[in-house]
Amino acid sequence: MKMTFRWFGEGNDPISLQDIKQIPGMKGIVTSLHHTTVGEVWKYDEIIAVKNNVEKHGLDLDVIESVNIHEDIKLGVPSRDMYIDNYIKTLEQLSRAGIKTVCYNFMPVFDWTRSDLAKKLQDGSTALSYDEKAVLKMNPVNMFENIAGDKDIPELPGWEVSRLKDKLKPLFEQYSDIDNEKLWKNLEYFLKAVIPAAEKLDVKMAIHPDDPPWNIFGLPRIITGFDNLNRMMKLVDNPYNGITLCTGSLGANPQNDLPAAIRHFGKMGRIHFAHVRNVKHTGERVFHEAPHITSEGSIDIYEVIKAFSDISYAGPIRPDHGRMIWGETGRPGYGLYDRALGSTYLNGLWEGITKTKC
Ligand SMILES: [Mn+2]
Repeated sequence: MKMTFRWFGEGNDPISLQDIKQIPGMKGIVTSLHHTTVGEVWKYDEIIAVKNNVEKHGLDLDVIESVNIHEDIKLGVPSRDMYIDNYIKTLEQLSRAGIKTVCYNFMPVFDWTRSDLAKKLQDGSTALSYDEKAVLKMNPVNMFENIAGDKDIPELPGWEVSRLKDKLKPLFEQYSDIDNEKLWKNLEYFLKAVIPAAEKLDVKMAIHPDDPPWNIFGLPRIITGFDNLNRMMKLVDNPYNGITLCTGSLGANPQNDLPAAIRHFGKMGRIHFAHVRNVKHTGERVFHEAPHITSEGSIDIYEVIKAFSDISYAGPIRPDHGRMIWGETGRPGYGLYDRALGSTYLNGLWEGITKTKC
């Protein structure tokens, strides 16, 4: 495996590339062109500028997370063809720049959802948390304000709050007749157009599981577990149609057997990217994000890394969300310190497991 770190770009992330390079064992960067609007074609010069900057700091630009999917594609309205064309054109530019892995998700309207962005844990650190009862009490149209509360929180990755703000109400109306099966159809349409192009361009597509992996606010969610991941891969049976194995998102549902999923999809050659973090379940659909180490959460991270070792996983992996510790402030889930601790722990597990293998 190759350790990587998510970074939100120059001027957009309080963490510098030099800070990231100083984390022991750190090899690569996962980023996006965060100033672009969803649906537009990315410019080659802008991609190359980011790549050159990352490489100047002794790191590789391994993965784009994400090239977001326009809502019209998820809704299956006629303008989706134009947005799919644009998507393929963006993949062409990424391929030309030598970037060969793209993470994306197919969640309607919202990216990940939480009820609190800074839940105080017993040790004084804060973490993102989810309590279904609290989430369902919120009006989704005001969800950002609800979960941010009075905290001074910058824009959330994947949410595009400013773009969505005035559009949430009409979007919810548009989704009112899209159930899970219709969303499957729209995903199939997208994959049938994009995967053959991705194969030609040698760009691996890695869908991220829904977070949390169940329907909320009446919006459909379909990338939720083992059977659905299998179904997604069969829609277009091509190695370029793969997944981002995220232990945090899938692990929010304790029914998901993560080591079994890693072995199964890994042997198929379909895991193109991995996010590893721990979650602590404290009730039915109640959890908070925990330190990466097994003893602090509900997921056995040793077994997760052992499964990656069993499939000889050579792809990029990154510590997913971390807590805020040691007084750090910044983007919820994406501070420097706890993710740095997470990455060294994951590297340590990997070294221990692979060196003791017979
Ligand atoms: Mn993830």
